[in-house]
Amino acid sequence: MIGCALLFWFRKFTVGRDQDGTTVGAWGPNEVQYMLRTIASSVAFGLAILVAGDSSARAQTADQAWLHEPSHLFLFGKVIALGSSPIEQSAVQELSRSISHPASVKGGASLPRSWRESTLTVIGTTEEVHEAYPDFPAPSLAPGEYWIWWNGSAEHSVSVIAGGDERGALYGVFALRRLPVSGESFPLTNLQNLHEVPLREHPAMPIRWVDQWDNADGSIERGYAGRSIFFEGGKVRGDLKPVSEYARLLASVGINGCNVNNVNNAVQFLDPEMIRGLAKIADAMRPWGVRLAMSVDVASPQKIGGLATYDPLDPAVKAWWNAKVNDIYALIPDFAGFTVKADSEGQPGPASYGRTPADAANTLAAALAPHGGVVLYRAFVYNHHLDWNDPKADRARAAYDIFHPLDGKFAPNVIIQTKEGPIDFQVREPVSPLFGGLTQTSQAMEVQITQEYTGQQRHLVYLAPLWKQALDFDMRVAGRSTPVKEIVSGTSFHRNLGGMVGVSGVGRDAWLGSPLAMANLYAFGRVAWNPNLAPEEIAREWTRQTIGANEEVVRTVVKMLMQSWPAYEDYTGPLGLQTLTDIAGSHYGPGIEGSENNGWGQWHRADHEGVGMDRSVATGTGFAGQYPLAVAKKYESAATTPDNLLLFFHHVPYTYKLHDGKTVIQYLYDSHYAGAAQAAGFVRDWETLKGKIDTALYDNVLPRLEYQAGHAIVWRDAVVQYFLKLSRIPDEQGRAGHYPGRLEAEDARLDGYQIVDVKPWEDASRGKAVSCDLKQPMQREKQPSCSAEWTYEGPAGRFDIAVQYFDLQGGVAKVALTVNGQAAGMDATWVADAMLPTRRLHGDNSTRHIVEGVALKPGDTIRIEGTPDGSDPAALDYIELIPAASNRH
Ligand code: GCV
Repeated sequence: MIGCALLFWFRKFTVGRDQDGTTVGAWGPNEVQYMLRTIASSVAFGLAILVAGDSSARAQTADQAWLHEPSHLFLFGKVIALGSSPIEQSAVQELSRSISHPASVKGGASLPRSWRESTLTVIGTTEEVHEAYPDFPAPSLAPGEYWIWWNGSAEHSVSVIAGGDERGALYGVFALRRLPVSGESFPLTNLQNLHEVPLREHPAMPIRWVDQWDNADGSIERGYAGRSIFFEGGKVRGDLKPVSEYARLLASVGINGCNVNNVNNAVQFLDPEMIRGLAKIADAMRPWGVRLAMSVDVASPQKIGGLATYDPLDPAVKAWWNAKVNDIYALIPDFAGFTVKADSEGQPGPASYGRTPADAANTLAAALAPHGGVVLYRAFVYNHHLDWNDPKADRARAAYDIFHPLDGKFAPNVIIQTKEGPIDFQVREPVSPLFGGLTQTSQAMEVQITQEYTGQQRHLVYLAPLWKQALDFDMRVAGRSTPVKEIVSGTSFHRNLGGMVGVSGVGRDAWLGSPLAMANLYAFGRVAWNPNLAPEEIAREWTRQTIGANEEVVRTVVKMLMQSWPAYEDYTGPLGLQTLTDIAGSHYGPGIEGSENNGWGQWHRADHEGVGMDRSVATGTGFAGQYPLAVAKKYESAATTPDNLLLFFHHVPYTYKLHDGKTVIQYLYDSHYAGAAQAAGFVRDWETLKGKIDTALYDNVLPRLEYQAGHAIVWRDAVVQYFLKLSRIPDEQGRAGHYPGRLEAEDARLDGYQIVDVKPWEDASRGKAVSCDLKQPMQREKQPSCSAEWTYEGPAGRFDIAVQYFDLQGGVAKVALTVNGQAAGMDATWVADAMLPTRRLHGDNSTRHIVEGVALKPGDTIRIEGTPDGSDPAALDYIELIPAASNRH
């Protein structure tokens, strides 16, 4: 495919020459031969090198993500900017980066001097192009839009990269960079005749922002990739190189705004010293067209302004905001605006004064409007002290109940930012009905790139398909076609603002920590630019640029990415149950009881007879009625609700039959087994890439996938045993509650280990584990470790022994597996040094280590020795003997 693209690109030049009957630029037969040689060698050698991932621990740069050098841009010769803006300079720099060594193009061939001298690429706004080349047919373009055109003649050739504004020109350069590896997303006919059919594209929506939830102390709320690239110790960091590299990465996929601080704990960001620091961040991002925005605490006038009130309608409060905003713009003239979380999860808000979100938003908007700033007011407003015993209580209703009555009351520069679902970034939710409930208000859809509820970057979960189903959802407002993507882009209701916001959570650990998680950051930008792109196509683009262009590599990685969200849904919360995790805790491992009976309103209402939350109008909370008529009707009845949302909308008996006739309980069992098997399959898929991709990348990702496969089993077993106990309905396939080859730790001969109850019980096999809690130093000295022993009683054979243990923070425990006193294999001794959430035994930190190919015969003694360290008690759940041939990873 890449070869094809390059050849078409090449053909463009030759076609141009033939049509003209002349030679393009200084191209003669030798040059043509040179080009063929170069292209062939680029394809054969260059691309393989260029697109290989490099995840080694160098300075954090955008090149380590998907911005590897493309191989074809030497075709652009000398590059100049027509204007002097820093964004155009970045565009020149970006293109030149790839063509700065044309004499040593990969493959060893050299580019003729004459070609270099007679080939020009100009970058500028359409106005600048008109002025410099009045004869060129540059069209008028919208902000962010680009137009790429080529004009060749015997004397010289000029490529034009024009933008509706400087950003547009920059996006044009990045589109070119993507071109050779973007496959079907750019029709090849465009390449064949760039003169006749220029490349032209505009962003679908004006707001394309990422939100960081970074705190001034350098921590990141819901961040899973180390500390902040922006802040440390209460201040803006001195080294802002990662910030400009981040902005480069964002710009490359069309993101134009970055809100840098947490919506919680925002008050100190309005401090004058901090604003000076923020101005430096803005300076670092500006050359890439990424504008700085910040979260504000609406109580700031009182908390730091010395006023007695923060009532948004109080004149002194309004004056305070006006002055503060003026201070910000004095230092950051292109400041993008404020993001607001108010009256939510403990954040102060206008409700304290009996005011509405519109009152608060409009006060801020009035201060920002003269400078061109906007307010992103979050619809994530709800009561987190809901009464679980009240069958009508429903957190899902909150956003619509609060914001729909305010439609039309917001200032023009206010955008209501709504999470894609009515709850909170769950593995599956219906689309928020609020998108259909605000027709006179600009809207933005908020999604999470950081995987708070979807595996926290330890699990591979490619989220673009989740976002896409929300964007494609047809809300049927007033009975007409109103897909959510058209609502948020402003087209459905003729709003001139609107867009998408991705909570990104990048940190100093390789941006998102896990290399494959970067597909989500890439995909967010691409989806916000064009919500019609297919997630699979985006995955292909990303894989080619990041991992490898080899078709087999692309096919394998894309398959894994595309299967990952459904797999995660299958083993964490299918049928619309949402992520069955501990809502009041880390939001990571299984916590089925924790996602019930809490004040936060994330409930599944499972009892002995049935499961699911009745949100119908007729008998439930009425949430279904918040949708426009056609959609409300569909969700009102269990029979017409899609299976994957059934339990979100309805409480049904376990024996209720899904559309294919399978019962709900059997589906719960089956999907958890299928999902866990799929996770194991990712390991095998990745293993096929050995030797075909960068070794460091391969080695980095493999243990992550192995961990995921083990943790998927923790999930599977927790959910399955929970519902087995509750429903008392056996699994038709006999798997639930039966674990062949499993030897429980509590059944072993224990020396030093104590049997403990794990909470919640479902997170451990049979609810129990053993813990080597040697608290006293004296005791530890006398007995530094504990052991569990079993006598093997099965037939002789070779087994992979899975050891399921708890790896707690606060110490690096050691674990050793022996058979008859001998180490059971090469990797039979290991340390528990993973950084898993929380410090008490449960599903967050239950993990497995597999010792492969252990020979066992009847009477053998299998022994685990655990040596605690610090507060890690080397706790053990069970071991499982898996016949070696049947263990597929
Ligand atoms: C920034 C969820 C997260 C919180 C987050 C909140 C929000 O509740 O768990 O960490 O707070 O959403 O979006 O405001």
